Amino acid sequence: MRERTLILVKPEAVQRGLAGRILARLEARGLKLIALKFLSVPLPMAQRHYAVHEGKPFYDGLITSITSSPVVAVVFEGRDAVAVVRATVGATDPVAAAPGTIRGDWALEIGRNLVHASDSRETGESEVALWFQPEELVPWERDTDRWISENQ
Ligand code: IDP
Ligand code: MG
Repeated sequence: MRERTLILVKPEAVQRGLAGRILARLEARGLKLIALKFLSVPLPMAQRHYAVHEGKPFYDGLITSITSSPVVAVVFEGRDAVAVVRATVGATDPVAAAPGTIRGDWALEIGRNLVHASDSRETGESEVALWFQPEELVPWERDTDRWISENQ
């Protein structure tokens, strides 16, 4: 089913010069780019984004990390976009992430795992709304769609 998902290229990935290659993998998969911006994450935004993890032992480190340096925020759309992106990103702990995934190829530690990706259709919708104003989501016709999807 066609859906939208939020990806954050985290500070460690931007610092390591991996942003372009991370986004290239998702783009090459056939997902359609809908929105993109580069920003330093304000503390209240970080707290809202990671509210589900408040109280966990790693929460403070997570907030410190995501606000430490700029991120790239991206919305991709496509068939089962949430599941497709999660599979391409790999397991939360890079040690367990399969080779060929972004984390499995380029990361070693859970606190430096390069990417955030929405984990359900519902969080995809709420995270897209948290990170982007409606007018920042760009409607466009992609001429290659018929070569990527059978059903338009
Ligand atoms: P996800 O990013 O794969 O969806 P979540 O369980 O939602 O993983 O956790 C959010 C983020 O919190 C992870 O990407 C990781 O950076 C960090 N994190 C999760 N569990 C731990 C932990 O046990 N130690 C340190 N950091 C963690
Ligand atoms: Mg998560």
